[in-house]
Amino acid sequence: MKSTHVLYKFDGCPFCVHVMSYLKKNDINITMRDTMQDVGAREELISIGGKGQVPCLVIGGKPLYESGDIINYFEEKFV
Ligand SMILES: N[C@@H](CCC(=O)N[C@@H](CS)C(=O)NCC(=O)O)C(=O)O
Repeated sequence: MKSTHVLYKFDGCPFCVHVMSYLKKNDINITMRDTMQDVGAREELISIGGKGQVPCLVIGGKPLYESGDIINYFEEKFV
């Protein structure tokens, strides 16, 4: 799962914290990139999805914004 899923986030974002807590609770381990600590990560997210809004889950190169939609995706696929 690690190579195809990347979560763009930053730790002060409550929506990101909500998604990260969900992932931890369900032992889902994916690559994360912090858009606040890493300017390159934010630029990368904008180039993929057209905006820097977090959280955003990139699945095989396709962006999925919205914390609720990200959690629903994992509920359907992995939990
Ligand atoms: N409805 C969105 C809200 C996400 C949101 O507002 N994220 C803020 C950070 S807490 C953000 O990325 N704002 C726009 C920006 O920083 O470019 C969700 O549930 O994911």
